[in-house]
Amino acid sequence: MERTFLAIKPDGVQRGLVGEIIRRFETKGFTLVGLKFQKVSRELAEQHYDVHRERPFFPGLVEFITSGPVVAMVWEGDGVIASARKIIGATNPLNSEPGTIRGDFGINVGRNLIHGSDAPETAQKEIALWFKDEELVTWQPHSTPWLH
Ligand code: FUP
Repeated sequence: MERTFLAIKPDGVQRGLVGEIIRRFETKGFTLVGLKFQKVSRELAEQHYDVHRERPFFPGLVEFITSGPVVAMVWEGDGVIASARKIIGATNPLNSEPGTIRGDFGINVGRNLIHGSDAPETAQKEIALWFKDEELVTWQPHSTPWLH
């Protein structure tokens, strides 16, 4: 079953949007399989954003993601990687459609509330970077077929 890595960034936590953001993935029908609340070390932040290492916004990005606690999560379901990206919205919240998380709650590209893996390879890499195998729960809330 497909899995993706999502992280509610320090601005989402600070603004009290944790419940609202999680609700959107729950009510869509995806399954939560991993969840933790943590301050991010500089080392983890730099590894997570390694592809952006040479970009001018990299130092600010690392500064921001390490500035306060984040909610790191793994979600599971058919098509969850692409679907979560749709639910999250475009990178710059000013371009995100209303109805998306960034479109509804954000203004600034540097404060865009949530991260979501962009492809199967990155999802696999990010899940392994943030979670140990034993921190992920395999369960089947959808075994009653009429729920969805
Ligand atoms: P996304 O996959 O939508 O999170 O976006 P990217 O991987 O392209 O960018 C990662 C993070 O870098 C964004 F969440 C915000 C930050 N960023 C900037 O601060 N400025 C930019 O011009 C582009 C990205």
